[in-house]
Amino acid sequence: MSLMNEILERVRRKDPEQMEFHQAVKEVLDTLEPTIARHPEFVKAGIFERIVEPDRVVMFRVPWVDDRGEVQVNRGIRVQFNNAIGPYKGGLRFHPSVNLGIIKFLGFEQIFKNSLTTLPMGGAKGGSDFDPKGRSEMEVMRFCQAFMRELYRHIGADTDVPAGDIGVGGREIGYMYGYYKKIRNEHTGVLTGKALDYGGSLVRPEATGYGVTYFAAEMLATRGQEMKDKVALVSGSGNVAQYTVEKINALGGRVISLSDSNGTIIDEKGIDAGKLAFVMDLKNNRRGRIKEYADKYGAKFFEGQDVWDVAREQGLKVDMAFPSATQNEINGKNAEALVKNGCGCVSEGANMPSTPEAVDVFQEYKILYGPGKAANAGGVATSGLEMSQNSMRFSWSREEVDSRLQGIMKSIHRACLDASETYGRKGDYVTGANIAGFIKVARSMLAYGIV
Ligand code: NDP
Ligand code: 2IT
Repeated sequence: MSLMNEILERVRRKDPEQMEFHQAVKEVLDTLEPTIARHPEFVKAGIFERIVEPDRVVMFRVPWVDDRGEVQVNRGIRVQFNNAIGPYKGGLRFHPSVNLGIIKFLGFEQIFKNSLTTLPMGGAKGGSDFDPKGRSEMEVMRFCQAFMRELYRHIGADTDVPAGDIGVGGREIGYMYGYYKKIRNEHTGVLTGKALDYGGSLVRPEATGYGVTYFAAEMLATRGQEMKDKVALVSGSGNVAQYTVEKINALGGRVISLSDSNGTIIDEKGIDAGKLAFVMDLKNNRRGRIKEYADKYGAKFFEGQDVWDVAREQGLKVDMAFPSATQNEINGKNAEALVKNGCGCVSEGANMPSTPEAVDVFQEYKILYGPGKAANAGGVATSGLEMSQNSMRFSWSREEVDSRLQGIMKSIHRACLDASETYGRKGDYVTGANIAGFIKVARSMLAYGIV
């Protein structure tokens, strides 16, 4: 058995129930195979065995009291995966589906993503099975405080810097930061995604969606194409989806879909700035369901279906796809339908939104396929810029941050292409992203010896 298969087998045997983690590890190890011949020193130092084992996993009880006075108990997790190139860095996810396998997959992906950003950040992820949906403002606040009551002892501006992800946005970061500041009596860059008034960075809210779109534009340019007049599907309707729509519109494209866990809206006329403002108010302030969009604008609503099922069943002809909801949302069958109906570019806002079968389809048909750890790295990159500004006790203008973000997305795109070419898989962004992200981390681990 090859070394990579042996390692994968061991990972599977150790934690048989962690399916998403196995999936992420398999994809990375498969594509790292060609590095073995060029870097025998990595094998000798056990880098591949070591990189799939988190530095540390913290799991804790989060008890809190709901509005009826009843005690609720959730589970909190922080996986500090690898800090070879910088302090642990990565988001927190609050969603009922959260478990250790999901947080490990996300933390593992984050190692390579953060390395690609060119900034000094290690990989981590955390979260809880708490479901903010249907909870009152005070319940969310009490939960966030209870979560931070334990997490605070494991994090720090130079140790581990959490941020948002699914179910964690500006509101939750505010409550968690406020509580950290209270119990530690220090005002420091320990979380990113903060509001501007207390140390946040301009463009951080927009950064993931903008970055995903910049990455797609870079990919299109390699084939002499641009975004103008192209039609796109976007899934989800949260932070990433919203700013993806905004930037696609700015570049002259047209987005015809959005979704949430209750269904999908299709608006062939396009989600313009006015409609997007409605979505932002609906989702970020009123915390309503995307169905309201269909009611307000007379768009079609597909109850209980995701964007990719709807696209296949309706035979939607689109040029681009931006999955921005969650892992494994595009399966092989739906990927095939997308490509056959003309989609030539997929830029992943979500983490691992395409199943291995879907990725195979995109690669077989040689469409432009930007995997999440490259395409959505603009979010964490701008978190890195927030950390820099916090350290300097200074803040950059919107233009300054956006131009750095654009520069970083260009450099990630270039690094992926260069690595794909060096390792004999030119234009394969999956191989390119994994290898380019890996090398810097591996070299650093090598330099430290066996620790
Ligand atoms: P939000 O919580 O703001 O939005 C998530 C959206 O996806 C909501 O519309 C939600 O619907 C939908 N969704 C989430 N989980 C499911 C599910 N299991 N089934 C169906 N729909 C679902 O999160 P973000 O926009 O921040 O995150 C979206 C994706 O982008 C995630 O994969 C995240 O890991 C990734 N990402 C986020 C970054 C960031 O900076 N925020 C950076 C890089 C990647 P509903 O409201 O009904 O649950
Ligand atoms: O998946 C991700 O990269 C994020 N959720 C953002 C992490 C961060 O630290 O900004």
